[in-house]
Amino acid sequence: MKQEIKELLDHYKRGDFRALARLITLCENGIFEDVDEIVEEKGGQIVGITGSPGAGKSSIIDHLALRYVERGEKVAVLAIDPSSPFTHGAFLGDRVRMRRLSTKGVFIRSMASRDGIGGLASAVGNVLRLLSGFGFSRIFLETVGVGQAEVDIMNVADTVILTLSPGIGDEIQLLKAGVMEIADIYVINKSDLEGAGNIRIMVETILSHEKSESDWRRRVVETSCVENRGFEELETAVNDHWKYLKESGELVKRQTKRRRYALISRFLQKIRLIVENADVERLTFDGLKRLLCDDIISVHNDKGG
Ligand SMILES: Nc1nc2c(ncn2[C@@H]2O[C@H](COP(=O)(O)OP(=O)(O)OP(=O)(O)O)[C@@H](O)[C@H]2O)c(=O)[nH]1
Ligand SMILES: [Mg+2]
Repeated sequence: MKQEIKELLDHYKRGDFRALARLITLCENGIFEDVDEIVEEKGGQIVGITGSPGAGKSSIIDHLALRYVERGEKVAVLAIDPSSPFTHGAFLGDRVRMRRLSTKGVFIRSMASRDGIGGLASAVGNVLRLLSGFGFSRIFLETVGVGQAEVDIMNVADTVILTLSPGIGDEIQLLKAGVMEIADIYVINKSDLEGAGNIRIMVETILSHEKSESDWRRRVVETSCVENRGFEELETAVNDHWKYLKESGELVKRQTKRRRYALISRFLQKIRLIVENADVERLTFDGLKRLLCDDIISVHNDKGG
């Protein structure tokens, strides 16, 4: 292991935010990769919040996380920034929206999803592990629910919240198959605006026709960030789901799923880097396998094995 990482880990173990931030950067750059072999999860709840752009995800995190902070919990927020030209600078907006949190000692970090296989950045598994190992009791993960990201969040979060709001086309989103299968809790945000009631009816109708595979009864919670309403109920839903996961044994399954996902995404990332740097006109599948073997042997030698 590099000396720098060793030293950072010492500080990290003593609770140093700056060391944590630096280690996350090393993860993102692919310099610190074997996090899962070095850092243990400490069992904080990973709460994934997804939804359309502008649905109010950051505002909800701001309200919800604050409640946990006020109870003395250690809280982190990880926002996956889609980093498309259209949303460029979106996180700056998040910073403003979550300013209350940063003044209360909440660790806030954004990550670009540009290297993502599927939706979430391939380093996200490692980063979540670093956050968990740091000892945060709640880790909020914000992702924009477009395309694959919706599916990916299920693979990394313990509890998934889907945020829906009136006025941004979510009524149409709801008609798409699959959107409704991902969440444990449905938040109808902007309930101060017209149209929220209709979304609620749609969600409840769809849920009543769907057979869930687990014993968890999916919750629907109405919130308004501008009127500061619904957050007690949302907190209760999040806590109840956490309790359910622990008592039913489902939590272990989710942790296993997360580990599997982290390994697969790391491996796919490796293959992707090899293919991107190869002369693809000539590269055969067997050739790719050979390149991968060469890579594995060189890593093995580097580690002195
Ligand atoms: N009326 C109303 N507006 C809200 C509510 N919650 C959030 N907003 C507004 O909706 C806009 C988007 O809120 P964000 O919290 O940034 O939404 P987001 O889902 O994080 O957005 P992206 O990260 O850009 O996808 C902001 O202008 C908020 O002030 C609410 O409950 N009611
Ligand atoms: Mg946001």
